[in-house]
Amino acid sequence: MATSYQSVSELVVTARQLYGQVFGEEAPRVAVYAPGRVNLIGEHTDYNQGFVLPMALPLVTVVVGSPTAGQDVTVLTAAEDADEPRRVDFSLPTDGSPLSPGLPSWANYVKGVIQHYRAPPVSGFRAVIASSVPLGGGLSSSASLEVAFYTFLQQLKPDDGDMVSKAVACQTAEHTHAGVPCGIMDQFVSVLGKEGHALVDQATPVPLADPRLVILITNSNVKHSLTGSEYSTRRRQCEEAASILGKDSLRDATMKDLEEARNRMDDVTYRRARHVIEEIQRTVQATEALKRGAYKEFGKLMVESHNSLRDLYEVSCRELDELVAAAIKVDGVFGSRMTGGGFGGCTVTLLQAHAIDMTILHIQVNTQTHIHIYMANVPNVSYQDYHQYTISRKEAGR
Ligand code: GAF
Repeated sequence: MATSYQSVSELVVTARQLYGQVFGEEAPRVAVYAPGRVNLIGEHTDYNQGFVLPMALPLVTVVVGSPTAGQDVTVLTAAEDADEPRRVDFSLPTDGSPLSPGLPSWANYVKGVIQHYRAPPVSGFRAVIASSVPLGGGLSSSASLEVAFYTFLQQLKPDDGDMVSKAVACQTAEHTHAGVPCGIMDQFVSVLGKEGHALVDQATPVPLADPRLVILITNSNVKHSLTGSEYSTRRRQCEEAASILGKDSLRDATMKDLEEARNRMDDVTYRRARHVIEEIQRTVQATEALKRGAYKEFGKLMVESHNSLRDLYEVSCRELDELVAAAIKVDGVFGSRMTGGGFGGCTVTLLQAHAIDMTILHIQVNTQTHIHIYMANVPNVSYQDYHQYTISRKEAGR
């Protein structure tokens, strides 16, 4: 089965068309993009200072636009969402007051990034967003929008170009303007993802470009939202567990520490902490397995990770469980798990390339959900010089 997402160039065309229709003027001067991600293992570990193993995807968010004179900003999104207007207009404060979040909610990512951009003041612009990252699909649609927008601002007025602070600024934007106390994984991999690699411990690339492998991403179409209380509740429970254990974070805790302190915490706090401590260990083992090409071992750890997210961390849902259960029955599948924050979104499955058709068929026949499937054949997009897809003046028709 072929991939079913729009390429970067197609998204740029979509965004430029909308720009032309709305502003009826010359083509936008800048076009940038940033990728979404899939996390292979290491879930809900990042805000516990633990390990993660995400990879950047060919699903991306594109921003095109041009600067304007003055302080006025207009941003449009090509994304279909009947609940929210697709256009937002606002003025950049000139008196140093903060740019407050409001409606539409998608614009809060833009406002947050402007607020935390490291080369203020930002001046006015018009921009259009187009994305192939499914919204609420657990593949980092938010982080890819933040990072793409940050890159857009860099094109209008360069900052000092430090990639790590760029990721941190985007994470801060999500905290202050979207109200999600997320970890740093998504913004990091969107900024630093490298072709044919997964990233462990936030920044060390691990080669993952075996042509015999396929990474299959299956969307349950249950839209998740991390802006509700569940994500922040999990984070708070982890902090409470670390504090009972007398540690700065759960990364510093062992299962022995946890068992010794078991009678000093309630059962829920114990189960949350156990997931995190064991998931950090699993991620270390899985990374070593990946380096050795021990895919069976990797797959087994993926399934253990899913079960732990389902039973101990309680962030899975019936549809995700069904997708995983269906996938792992197929010959040639190494492992499968939910990916991202949970409460809906996608599963990720590691399998032998020859088993792809059978796996997709089996999942479709055996799950009640109508699913969208994306296939990431690992080394298919270059992220070496990603982000900047600058349209030359000639191409822009000027
Ligand atoms: C979301 C968050 F944004 C990440 O920081 C991470 O915590 C993830 O959920 C769970 O692993 O994507």
